[in-house]
Amino acid sequence: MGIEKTYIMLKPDCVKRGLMGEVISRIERKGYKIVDAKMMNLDEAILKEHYAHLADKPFFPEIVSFMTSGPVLGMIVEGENAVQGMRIIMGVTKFEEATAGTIRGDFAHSTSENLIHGSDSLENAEIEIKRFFG
Ligand code: YYY
Ligand code: MG
Repeated sequence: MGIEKTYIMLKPDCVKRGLMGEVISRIERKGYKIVDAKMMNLDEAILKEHYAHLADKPFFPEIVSFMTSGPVLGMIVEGENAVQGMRIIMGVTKFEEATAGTIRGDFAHSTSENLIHGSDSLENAEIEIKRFFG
């Protein structure tokens, strides 16, 4: 708890579907601050780092092709308990289990194309902010 910074990334499906405004609005209405943001085109090397925990999975090539299919919006989001709080408003990974009222629950119709990334721990938030914002 306390004021935390977390790494949030709006994935290519979110950008292509014109849902960035909707998602940013939810983040702001929750009371979090976007303290930095940039559009980026990711490459395979950074995805191998970012998704190292999934590199051995059969669906890893699909993740790479999806995440390199268009620009993403990387953001640093700050607020009280922001790491866990963002995971709650995002919804769970599997789209079919994501609760209505969450970002994934309301908008995702696929697990790979699930709109948004959010750091899963304070430790990973620090690593990911360094990875994408230097
Ligand atoms: O942190 P989160 O995004 O909720 O899930 P991770 O387990 O870190 O997986 C990252 C990313 O990989 C997920 O958002 C979609 C994709 N993925 C997938 O396509 N199929 C799975 N069975 C698990 C994850
Ligand atoms: Mg994750």
